[in-house]
Amino acid sequence: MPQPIENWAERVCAGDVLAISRAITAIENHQSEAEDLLRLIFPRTGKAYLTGLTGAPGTGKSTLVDRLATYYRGQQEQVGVIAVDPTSPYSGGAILGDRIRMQGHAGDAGMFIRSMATRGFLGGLARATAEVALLLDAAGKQQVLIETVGVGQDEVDIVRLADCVVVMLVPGLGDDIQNMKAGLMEIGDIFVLNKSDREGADRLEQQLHAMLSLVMPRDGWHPPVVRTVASENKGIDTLALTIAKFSKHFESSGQRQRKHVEHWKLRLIELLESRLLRRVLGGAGGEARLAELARWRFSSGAPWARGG
Ligand SMILES: Nc1nc2c(ncn2[C@@H]2O[C@H](COP(=O)(O)OP(=O)(O)OP(=O)(O)O)[C@@H](O)[C@H]2O)c(=O)[nH]1
Ligand SMILES: [Mg+2]
Repeated sequence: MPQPIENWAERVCAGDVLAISRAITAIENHQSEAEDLLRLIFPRTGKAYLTGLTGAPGTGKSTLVDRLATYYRGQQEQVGVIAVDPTSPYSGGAILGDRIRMQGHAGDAGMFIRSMATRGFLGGLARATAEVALLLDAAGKQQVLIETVGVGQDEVDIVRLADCVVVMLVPGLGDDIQNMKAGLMEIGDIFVLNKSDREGADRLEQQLHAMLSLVMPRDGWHPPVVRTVASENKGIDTLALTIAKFSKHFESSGQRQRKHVEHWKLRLIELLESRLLRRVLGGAGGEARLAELARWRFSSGAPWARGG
């Protein structure tokens, strides 16, 4: 017998791992209960601090997230981790890799880790990630860390929903800065130079500072560069303190609130879009209807064939 949705929401808010996992699956599969559940838990959200970490594949994001999570646990804070991998299907290597790297937290009730498979999201990956972040927020996770590879617009949208965006770079990927997406450069609140044990770290840092000097500071915040060796747990405390400093800076300037309003505007548009999509394409005959609409192209009745 299915549990009443109120009971489910209560269990999510109590931090019940099974209830949270089931809720994430419901979000991923666009089950209708997910929306009801989110409505119920929504009043309990707004306390978590969301940090998005992004960077090219293999820059050490998972390793760093793992160390940062350990740091926060040491501060008695509850932690939620969402690893978004846009390239891997469910059985992908990266997901397995994340599991293995984060195994050290197994059995820690103050920590929740979930990899999100991201194939075929109707209505946007960023939206699903935002909803999972809400769940973890309601479940009492004070620090929510979101890892995603900074390759496409979807991923940029994901980190955009975070309160603080950490962009990771490593030396030795050729002319890193030149290859970096301009979009990532603009959204970075903090830049992490990981694998700084490697050759070329100094040069990369100089390049980064030169580049950042061209970026206009936002509300008096100049994005700092933090050097880390995630695999050796070096620089993690400095990074955590820098994130805290950033959080404090923007709490007072009102920028966080503005960002949230912007975010919810986008979310509302997405919600409307996906409702419309479901209405037009959902159910039996959706596929046929889509084909029919597409065939309009060849008839003079199509709106765009009438010249305006
Ligand atoms: N030398 C060195 N190696 C590191 C450092 N941090 C991580 N690594 C190693 O780099 C490799 C990739 O690390 P991951 O944490 O999986 O990187 P990722 O960015 O999460 O990778 P994807 O999720 O696949 O994009 C692993 O073998 C790590 O042990 C570091 O600071 N120095
Ligand atoms: Mg990873």
